[in-house]
Amino acid sequence: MITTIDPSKIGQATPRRQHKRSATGYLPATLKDGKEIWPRGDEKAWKAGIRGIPTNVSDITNAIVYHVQSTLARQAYNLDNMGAYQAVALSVRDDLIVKWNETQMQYTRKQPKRAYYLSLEFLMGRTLDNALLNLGLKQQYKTATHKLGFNLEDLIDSERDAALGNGGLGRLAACYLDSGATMELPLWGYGLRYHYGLFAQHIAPDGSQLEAPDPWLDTDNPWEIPRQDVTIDVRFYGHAERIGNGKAVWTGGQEVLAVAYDVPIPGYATNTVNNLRLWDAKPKRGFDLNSFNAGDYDRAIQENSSAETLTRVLYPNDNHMLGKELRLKQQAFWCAASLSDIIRRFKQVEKPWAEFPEYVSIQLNDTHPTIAIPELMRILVDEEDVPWADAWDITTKTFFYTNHTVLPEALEKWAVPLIEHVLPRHLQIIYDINAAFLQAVERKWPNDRDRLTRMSLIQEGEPKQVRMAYLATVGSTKVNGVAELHSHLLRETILRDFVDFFGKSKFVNVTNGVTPRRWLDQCNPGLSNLITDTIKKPKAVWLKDLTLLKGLEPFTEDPVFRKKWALIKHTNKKHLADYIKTHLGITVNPTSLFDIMIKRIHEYKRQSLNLLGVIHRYLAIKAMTPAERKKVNPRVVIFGGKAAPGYFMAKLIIRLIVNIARTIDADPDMKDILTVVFVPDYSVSLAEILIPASDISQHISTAGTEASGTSNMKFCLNGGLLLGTVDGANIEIAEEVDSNNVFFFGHLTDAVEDLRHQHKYHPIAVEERSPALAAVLKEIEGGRFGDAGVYQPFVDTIRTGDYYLVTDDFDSYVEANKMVDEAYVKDPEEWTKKTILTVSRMGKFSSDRAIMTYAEEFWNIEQFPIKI
Ligand code: NBG
Repeated sequence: MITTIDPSKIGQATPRRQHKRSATGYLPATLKDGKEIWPRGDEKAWKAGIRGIPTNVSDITNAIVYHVQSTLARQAYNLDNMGAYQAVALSVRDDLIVKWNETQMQYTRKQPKRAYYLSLEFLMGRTLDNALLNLGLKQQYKTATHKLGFNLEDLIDSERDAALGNGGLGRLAACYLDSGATMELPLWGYGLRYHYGLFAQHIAPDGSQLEAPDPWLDTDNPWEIPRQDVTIDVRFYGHAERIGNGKAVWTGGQEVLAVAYDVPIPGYATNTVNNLRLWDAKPKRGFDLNSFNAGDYDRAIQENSSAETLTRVLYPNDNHMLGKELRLKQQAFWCAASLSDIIRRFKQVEKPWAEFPEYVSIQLNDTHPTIAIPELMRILVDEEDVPWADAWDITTKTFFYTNHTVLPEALEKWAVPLIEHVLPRHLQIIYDINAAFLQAVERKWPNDRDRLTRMSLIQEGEPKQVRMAYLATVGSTKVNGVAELHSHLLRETILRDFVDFFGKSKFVNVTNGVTPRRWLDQCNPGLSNLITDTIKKPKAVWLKDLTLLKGLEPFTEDPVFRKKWALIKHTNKKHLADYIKTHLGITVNPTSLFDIMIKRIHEYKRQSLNLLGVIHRYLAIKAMTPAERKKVNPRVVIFGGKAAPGYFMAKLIIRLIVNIARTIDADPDMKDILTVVFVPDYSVSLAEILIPASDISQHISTAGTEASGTSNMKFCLNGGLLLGTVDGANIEIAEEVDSNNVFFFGHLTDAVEDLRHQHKYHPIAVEERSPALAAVLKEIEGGRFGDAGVYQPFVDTIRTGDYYLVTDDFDSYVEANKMVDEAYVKDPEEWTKKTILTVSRMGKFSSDRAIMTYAEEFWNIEQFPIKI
């Protein structure tokens, strides 16, 4: 076939989105009596060929062998673990697709209201184990793979993590999808298909972090279904011309194609398999014919690569905004494609636009998808001829905004000239929204110019900037924080004026949660089985109603039960010790107290406090006599986490931790008393090994800075206790499990501003504030952990300014650590009781509860069981 292109048409305006309908979403035609007509061919032949879900072992081995032979074109002779993993994964994928098809078909038939979770990050980790657990087929696949000469656990270990996220925000999105499907909600996720996930972390000989790319798609990804038939055109740049009535025409610029990749999201013990749709970018035309004609082949090819660059890489920043044009384009590309797709689906119900919010709710995961607000306005006003006021009403009823941080450096602001360049039409719309909004403010508080300046969506300055959190707030029905304290701070600080304007009821809290499937059953099967036996409820029941953990509480007093419980922790610690030995060559004793701090490296999270505390402990032990040392409670301190590649101080902190670890581990006096480990390349899969093995975990942010934290929940759910500040979700955990079972320390949020003021205007030397800390700093400055000059910038942040209040909290931190040691050594039985009580009271922190709150209180969607 010869395709002809008319060169005169190239570069001209084309309709912005043309969606070719995919096979999903078609409905059967019906006869007059309502009977469905088989769409094509011989119905019997079709039905005989349709696959079910094999559940007996021989059908499963057949399915696996089929994929080895046909899909992979391999044989029993040349199959390694990776190949066997691929074959098993493909077979499980087939199972998922059966339910996925059915789920999507039933949604299309019944048209329930749907919710969409827009997130630039989905930190999924591995899929095989989770899919098997959710399908209830793990045992069968274990036997089947064994029959074929493989060990399922090894195959599970061959899978590469899908690291399409930075930290808590992205992992939360993944937990919410799992819970959405488990709670049988019509909930889809929308994100980007980054070709490179979060960088891999290596440690250089000098101890500093090195970043390597993560080309996770280099090995075939069985968990996605490419849908080359679902494509959407997205425009950037060009020119927007107003044509009256709030409308405009947007032409020219660059057009890029969004292609859908669908990731099935199975619910646990349900038929629901929801969808996560990830967009990939492709050049609109094979090449730019204009350049090609001119003989400029290089430029033609360049155009291609620039489209594909869009989804090349995940920005590696956590809680920090970067004003790069490519990032803005990623956001706009993803929002435009997702909205277009959502609208296409809405059009199938053939209802007036005013009813859009009765069929669609969209949750904005942080401000990253805020551009969806002007984009929906653009579609309604410019393309669908909806009057501005009606369009605004529809838009504000559709969106809901979750804020995940109050840190100023993380709040998104985009330079006006940049938006004007990349998205000229959206800038006009933002200005129009702002004008109408400020007029309403003026009506409410006439002549209050300060207030107008404060509340404007546009921040004055050079350049002007669009305040995305304000735009998201103005454009949404509800705004929520992610833990009580955080939601309170939002209302009192950054959104205070907006609370005055819109009223309190718009600003609510939904405390985060985690999925107990991955974060208990999957990562800690020993504990999960003991719980099942003890509370006498099947997993399929209690893993969906985590409040049933309460049933453990009476067993706290049962010494036989406690023994079993403690043994499981010990086994998990041995497992981690094995990992550390094999991968890092460090020997750790599993009878020591395991103290773990794993999270992104950030000054506000204060790994600094932990590392300084470790040095303090080291110095204290060094000063002891051998007899005294024998009485010390042995501790293994484990750190893990990545620093953003451009974050100098965070990287310096890693370097210091690694070198402290080296110094201490090389010191024979510390043997079996104090071991420090930095686990490189922290990931979801590593968390699954680390979390079940902790006795204590640290969540020690400066009060008021950690919006929620979610690993704190995971640790407690696995019988580890918290050492923490009165911050984020730590507070609610303590409320639930009883503050006797949490080790709290440090100043409270209320004190923070005054302390900062003091540091800035009335500084007192560290030597005076905390002699213990001063002694520690002196060791670093004296070169005990390597070149002192290298670490001086870190020491300086504490000596001067001390924005994160390390000096203020150091002494109470050391005290809290003493209490941990005492509690652990003095009365191990009492410790075990604390851990049992903690687990039994963690029911609140399931992401099932959280997602149901969003469903009921925000989206107004209903549970929609899928019948098969
Ligand atoms: C993070 C917070 C965490 C919180 C997660 C999930 C951002 C912007 N925020 O405290 O720092 O647990 O979001 O809500 O990544």
